[in-house]
Amino acid sequence: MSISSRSIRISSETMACVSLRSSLRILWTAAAALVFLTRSSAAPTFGGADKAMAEHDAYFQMYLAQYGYLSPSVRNPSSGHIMDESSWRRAIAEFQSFAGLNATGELDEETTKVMSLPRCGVRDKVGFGESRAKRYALQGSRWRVKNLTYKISKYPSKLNRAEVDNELAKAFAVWSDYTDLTFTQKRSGQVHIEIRFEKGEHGDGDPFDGPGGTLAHAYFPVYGGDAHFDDAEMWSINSRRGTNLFQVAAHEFGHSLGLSHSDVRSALMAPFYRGYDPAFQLDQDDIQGIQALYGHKTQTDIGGPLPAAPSVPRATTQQPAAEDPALCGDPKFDTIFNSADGGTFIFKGEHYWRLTEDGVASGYPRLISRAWPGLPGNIDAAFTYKNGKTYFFKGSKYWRYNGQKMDGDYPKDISEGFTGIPDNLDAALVWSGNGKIYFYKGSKFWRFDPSQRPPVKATYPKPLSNWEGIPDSIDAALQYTNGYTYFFKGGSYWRFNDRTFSVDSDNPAFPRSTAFWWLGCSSAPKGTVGDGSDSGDNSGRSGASTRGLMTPLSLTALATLVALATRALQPRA
Ligand SMILES: [Ca+2]
Ligand SMILES: [Ca+2]
Ligand SMILES: [Zn+2]
Ligand SMILES: [Zn+2]
Repeated sequence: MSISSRSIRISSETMACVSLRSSLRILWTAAAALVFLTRSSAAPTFGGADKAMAEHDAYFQMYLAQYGYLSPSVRNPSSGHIMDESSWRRAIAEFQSFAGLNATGELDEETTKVMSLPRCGVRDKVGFGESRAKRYALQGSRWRVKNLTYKISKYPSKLNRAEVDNELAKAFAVWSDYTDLTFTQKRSGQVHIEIRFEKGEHGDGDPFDGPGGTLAHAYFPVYGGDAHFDDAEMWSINSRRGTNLFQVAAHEFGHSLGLSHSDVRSALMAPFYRGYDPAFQLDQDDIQGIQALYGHKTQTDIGGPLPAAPSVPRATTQQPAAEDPALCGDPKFDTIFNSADGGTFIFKGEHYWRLTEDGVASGYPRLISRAWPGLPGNIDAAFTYKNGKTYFFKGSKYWRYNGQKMDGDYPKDISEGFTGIPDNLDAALVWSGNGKIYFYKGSKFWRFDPSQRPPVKATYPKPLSNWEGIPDSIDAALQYTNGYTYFFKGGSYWRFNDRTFSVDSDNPAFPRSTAFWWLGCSSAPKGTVGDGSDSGDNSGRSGASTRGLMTPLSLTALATLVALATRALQPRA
């Protein structure tokens, strides 16, 4: 099938083709300005205001038609299409119920606010007039193969390519974590999913609209699976500023795999951008959706089948995690790190364990030398960098692995590969605050930035006491998948708040028992370590809340972002 015929099919069937939408947006902005001017002049001309209100409604008619709530014919105002009151109200009510608002059928302020949120350009309702159950939705097509390839044929203008590669690989991993799908990046040739960052009109009849509004769109498998991102957005990585590339990409790839929009507000497949979420994880709704298409995950990269699908925080019943006598008896370990595919591992002596959300996976410990051939035991420190490679440190040497495969001729000297970093390290991590690598030893720490010459500034080492509340001579450190940074020493751990730059406050206070909160040792004390109290609240034990509070996923996070945009709607009030 040629590209051009595919594009034509796409614009007529899957995506609301809205060449008029941007011009109406401009019209509406002009109309709003007119109302503003007439109001502030203290001599209102009512004719002007009425006209503005008609334009105002026209804008929202366009919106409802674009996203599948109204017949596509309203997208052409010149056709003289007159909307009857009841279908107008029904469309508004349907949008409201999809967005989780009160279905009043009135275009109230809350509704217009949600309509002004930055969002995905794909329609909420695939096929006009079709009704559906309240949850994830499948578009109706899926890939027939599990090993998919992709290519980034046009990169964003303002981001580093290697970082974009890494963020998009992470976004695909969101889906391969729960299925047997694999995603391989190719630089040239035929691929399943082509990715492009484009501005304005870009050849598929659905032009992007500048900063805000539509952030991206993607095609369902039957239409090719390609994903396009609006290059006018300020795409960002690990930052509260701009629009988070990883989260939007993970959403778009959901479409590329066959998922439609979900009306579950906390789902990744909800259509609205929810703001940067350092604790991002898939909702149970997303997981059910993708597994309905591709089945459950049967294999992991590291050793055999998964014990169980990762639990969700709101689950009330939890399988008790298997207790590991070796770990519970002596909960001190050498190092802890995340693998590139999202697993978390602890190393102790010659053995390793894979962590689940509330303990260790069954079937462990296993031998490090079997999973990472060529790697010795008693590792000092480890981390996985943004390039997806895992680095291990021991004595004066380090090793680099790509997954479980040694990535070249190792070991090498730390003094060569990490000039400025000492031998015999305590711990290392990649810190989310700035994406740089931190090394810890005794009472000091070093910051390593591979993009700088020299990578370690002359002002290092600095005293570890700068990390307020963290003791000297730590055993291990980790940036966990919930976005928090953790430090481990003896049988205790501390959760670090990257915003206040001090140990987080919670009940029970830190330090807490590593055995209880990380290793699933239910007989270990759960209260603050060292103060003899064991009165902490145990209700947060299940799921991801064990190690750090989940950020509630909600639209309210965005309310402030769109305050300016919604101000344009005030004249109607
Ligand atoms: Ca846009
Ligand atoms: Ca260590
Ligand atoms: Zn979408
Ligand atoms: Zn496009």
